Amino acid sequence: MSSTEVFAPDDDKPAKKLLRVLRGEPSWPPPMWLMRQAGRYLPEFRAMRAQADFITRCMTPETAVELTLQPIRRYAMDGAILFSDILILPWAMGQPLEFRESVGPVLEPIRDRDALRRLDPSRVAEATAPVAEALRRLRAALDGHDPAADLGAGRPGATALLGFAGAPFTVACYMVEGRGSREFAETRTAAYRDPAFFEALIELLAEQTALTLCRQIEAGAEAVMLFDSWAGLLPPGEFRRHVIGPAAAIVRAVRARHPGVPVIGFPRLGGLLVGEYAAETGVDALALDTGADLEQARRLVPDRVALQGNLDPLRLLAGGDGLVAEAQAVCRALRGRPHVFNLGHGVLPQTPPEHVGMLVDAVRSA
Ligand code: 1CP
Repeated sequence: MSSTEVFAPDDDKPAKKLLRVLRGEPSWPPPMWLMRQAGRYLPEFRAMRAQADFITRCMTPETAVELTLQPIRRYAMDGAILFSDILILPWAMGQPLEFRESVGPVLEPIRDRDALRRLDPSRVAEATAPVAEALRRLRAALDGHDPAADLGAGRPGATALLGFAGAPFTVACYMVEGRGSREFAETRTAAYRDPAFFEALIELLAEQTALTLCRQIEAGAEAVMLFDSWAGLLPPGEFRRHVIGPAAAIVRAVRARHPGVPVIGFPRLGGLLVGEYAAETGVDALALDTGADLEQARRLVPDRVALQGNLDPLRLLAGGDGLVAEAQAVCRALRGRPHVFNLGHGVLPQTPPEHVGMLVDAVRSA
């Protein structure tokens, strides 16, 4: 173990472990949280699902707070990620959106400049005021200032609050396609046929995403993550134009207003281009997807950039000795680097909650 890895117990340190690592200090065992840690795999989440549709749940501070805290009570994660969605931004700009059972998000597609002009970015701050309120309440609850906050097994003051947004390309995929897809062929074809339209959309999203992240930070988020789930669909030239360029602009804008607040980038399925993404966007941390080779990632990504990831969500679903062994192998492979343990993509709805408990124990005893 190198001397940089030795820390006093959390209680003696004011800063939260997750934030220290995102700022570049290695820690052993690594701090952890899981993408989609609030979700259908939890019975207490399913119990609240019946009460209201998804957008209403996101836009009701009491509900968003409760759903964000559920996995913290159970597992005392080092990070709590706001319960919301990447598609709240297009919805807040006026694009009709619905989340349909067993279909997922359905939007009225935007495929040309006329449709794009009908969006109204001036509505976003007001439309998302409940998100800011949820973040304020969460921060108070997590830091233990709120006497009414019941964190159960959580550790007051130890859990960092994460905000997030979708990256422009991934949000554009849903806005243009109108729904989820494996290939987002309509979107990528539109980008080739009408580059002026697509670039205007990406530019609008980059600007609004930076503002969204700044508002989340001003409401209490201590770090933010930019999800580019479909980045890997693009050939290298388009990856540079629609993924790296906008992420760099967003990081610059966020940093100008909030220096010191870490930004995590997730260019999912970015393959060998993750090195260039990490070097050129200025992100503080790079989230690695399930397919990333950790030795290669260590070499490709500059040392100052923390790494997050990347256990296979199906490994978590399957459980057993393989889960413990593989989780500890991920930790060991990134030992000495600033590393935040996470999955390579979100927790799957069929995951037994006990497996998440096993995973937490495996990482904490790594
Ligand atoms: O109750 C329900 O069934 C709704 C399911 C659900 C949930 C729980 C959706 C619909 N979104 C969310 C929350 C969510 N989405 C979070 C909350 C915090 C957490 O991680 O615990 C986050 C960070 C997201 C981000 C998100 N939404 C992404 C990026 C990450 C990823 O998974 O790749 C994407 C692509 C979405 C779009 C979306 N929202 C919901 C669904 C089912 C989808 C995927 C649609 C598809 O392409 O099939």
